[in-house]
Amino acid sequence: AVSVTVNGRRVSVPRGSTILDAVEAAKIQIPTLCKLPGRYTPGTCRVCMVDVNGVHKAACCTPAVEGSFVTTDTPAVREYVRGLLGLLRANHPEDCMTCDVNGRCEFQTLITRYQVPMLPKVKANSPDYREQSSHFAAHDVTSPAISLDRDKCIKCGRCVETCQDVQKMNVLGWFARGRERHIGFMLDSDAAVSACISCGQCVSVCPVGALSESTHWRSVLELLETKHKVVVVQTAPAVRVALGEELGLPPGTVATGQLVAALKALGFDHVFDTDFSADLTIMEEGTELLGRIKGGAGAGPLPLFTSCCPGWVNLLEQEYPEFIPHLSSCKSPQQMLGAIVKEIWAPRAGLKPEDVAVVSVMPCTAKKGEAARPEMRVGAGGPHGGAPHGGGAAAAEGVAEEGAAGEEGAEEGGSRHVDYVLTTRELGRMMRLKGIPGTLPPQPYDSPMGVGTGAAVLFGNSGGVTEAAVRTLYELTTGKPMPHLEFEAVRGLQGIKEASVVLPSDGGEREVRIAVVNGIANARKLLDAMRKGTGPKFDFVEVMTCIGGCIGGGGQPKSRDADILSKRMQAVYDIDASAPLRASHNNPEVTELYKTALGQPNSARAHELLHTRYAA
Ligand code: HC1
Ligand code: SF4
Ligand code: SF4
Repeated sequence: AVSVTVNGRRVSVPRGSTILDAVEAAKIQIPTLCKLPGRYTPGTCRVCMVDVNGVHKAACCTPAVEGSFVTTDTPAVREYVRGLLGLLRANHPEDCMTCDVNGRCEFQTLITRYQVPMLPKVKANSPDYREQSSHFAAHDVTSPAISLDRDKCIKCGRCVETCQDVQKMNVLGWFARGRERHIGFMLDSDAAVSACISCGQCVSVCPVGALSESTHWRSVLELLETKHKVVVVQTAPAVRVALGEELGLPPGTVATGQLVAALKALGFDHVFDTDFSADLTIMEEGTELLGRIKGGAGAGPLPLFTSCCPGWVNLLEQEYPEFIPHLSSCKSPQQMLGAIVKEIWAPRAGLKPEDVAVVSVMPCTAKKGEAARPEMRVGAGGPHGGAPHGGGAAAAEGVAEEGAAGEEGAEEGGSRHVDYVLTTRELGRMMRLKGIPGTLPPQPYDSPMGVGTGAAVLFGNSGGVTEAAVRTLYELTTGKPMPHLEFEAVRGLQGIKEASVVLPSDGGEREVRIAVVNGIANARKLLDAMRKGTGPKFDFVEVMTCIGGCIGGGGQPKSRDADILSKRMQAVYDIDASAPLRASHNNPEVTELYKTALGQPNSARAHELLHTRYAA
C-alpha cells in the first residue's frame, strides 16, 4: 500500500492506485465526466484536476505515489476546471431548458456549480465538416431504440468504453482527429446500418443528453390527452425496483403500488402487469424445453436458448445465425401481453384491436425495436405466418421518429401488438411533467392480467428466468413443489453461472444442465466456444444482454452508485420472498387463460399468438 495526504488527511491505498482512488478513499468528491464507478477511466475530460505537490494533474491519470500531497480545491484548481468547462460549454448547444435530461445532466450540474459563463460558440462539430464527410448527420435517429445527437456530445468517451469494453460490441468508436474528433457508429455511419443490438448501455452512461432512448413519451402523452383510443399499459418486472430512483427515493425501494397509482393518475385506462405474461412464458417455454429434451420429429435442438431479451436475439440474428434454431420460439412477455390484449381481451371487451393502444413501461431500449418488428402485429400470427425482418437495426424504418410508430403499423396491415415502449426514465419524466409524486397511496393492478407470481418478478434479475422455469418444471414433472424454492446457483453477478437439476424423464431421471449468461460479452464467449465445438454442453441457456439482467437495462434511471445493481437485485428477491404465489403454474389468471382461450401450453392457438420466428 502507499500512503497519500489528501486535503491534510492521510489515506492509504493499494499500490497501483490513482490519485483519484486516494481522493475517493478520503471520502472527498471531485468532479469527473468520464470516469464510471469501478471501471477503466478513459481520462478524456480532465475535470478531476487537483494539485499534487504543487503541480496541476488530472487525478484519474496520475499514479498515487508514496508521500504525495494532494489538494483538491484551491482557487487555481477551480479556475482551471472552470476554464475546461468553459471550452466544453462553448461547443455545446444552449437549449438545456427544453432538453430531455434537463435537471439530470452531469455537465449542467458542473456548469452551475462552477458558475461557467457562456463563451462565444466554437464550431468543432461544424455543419461544414459534416457536409464534406456527409456520411453522418448531427442527429442520428435511424435506430428504433437509441438516438445520438452529436451536437450535445462532450466527448467523454464513456459510451465508447461501455460498448467496447463492457458489452464487447465494438459498435461505437472514435472517428477523425483533432478538432473534428467525434464518436460514431461503425464506419462512422448510421446506427441503423451498424451491428448495434440496441441494448442502450451507452445511453445509461452518457452524462449529457447526447445518447438517449428513441423517445415515445410525447406521443404517449398525446394519446392520453386526446383519448381517441382505449389506452392499456403494462409494466415490466424490473421497473418497480428502479422507478423510485427517478422520484428521489433510495435505490432498492420497491414501488409497485406507487407505479400503478402513478399510471392511473396519468390517465391510463387499464394497468396490466408484464409479470402475468412472464408466468405465461414459463408455461410455454418450459413445455418447449421438455419437448426438446424428449426429442422426436420437429423438436428443436438443445440447448434451448431463452428468447425474451431482444438485445440477445439481435446479436444471434446479426452475428450467429447458425444458432437461431436453438432460440425458443416464444415471444417475450412484453409481446405476449400485447398479443393477448389486442387479440383476446379487446374482442371480449367489444373493441377492435385498432381501438386499443398498448403502451409498455420497460427497463430496456431494445424493447422499442422488438415492438416494431413486423411479425409482432395483429394477424401476423405465429411461427409460420408472414416474413420476419432482417435483424434489429432494420426495424428502424419509419419508426425512429416519434409518432410514426402507430401510423406505420396501420399501413403494413394490422396494428402493432405493442404500440409504444416507454423506458423507466421516460415514465419518470412524464410524472415530473404532470406533477405526479411518487408518494401516492399504492393501488393494485387491473384484472385479468394483473396477477404475477414471485417467479415472474425474478425475470428482472439475471438467472431469474431460469429460477422461475426450474420451479415450474420441477413441480410439473415430479408432482411435488420444490423443497427449497431459492435456486442460489443462478443468483448473483458472475458472468456465466452453471447449474443443473435432475428431473424425472421417460421412467428414469435426466440431468438438465443449465448455463445462465450475464451480459452479452459472456454470450459471445459461449457462442464462440459452441462454434468451435469446445466447452461444456448444456440443455438450457438463459442470456440477458445487460449486466445484472433487466434491472441493469439501458432504459433504467442513470446512476453513479457503485452498488446499484445489488440494491435493485435484492429488491427483486425481496418481492419474491414475500409473494403469496411463487411459481408460475400457480398463477390463477394464467390457468384461466388456458381454460378459456388457449387450451394447453404450445397448442395451435398458443403458437399463433405467443410464438414467433427469427430472421437468419
Ligand atoms: Fe425484462 Fe422480460 S424480464 S425482458 O428484462 O422477459 O425489458 O424487467 O419485461 O418482455 O417479464 C425487460 C424486465 C421484461 C419481457 C419480462
Ligand atoms: Fe453499443 Fe449497445 Fe450502445 Fe448499440 S446500444 S451502440 S450495442 S452500447
Ligand atoms: Fe433489454 Fe433486459 Fe435484454 Fe437488457 S437484459 S437488452 S434490459 S431485455
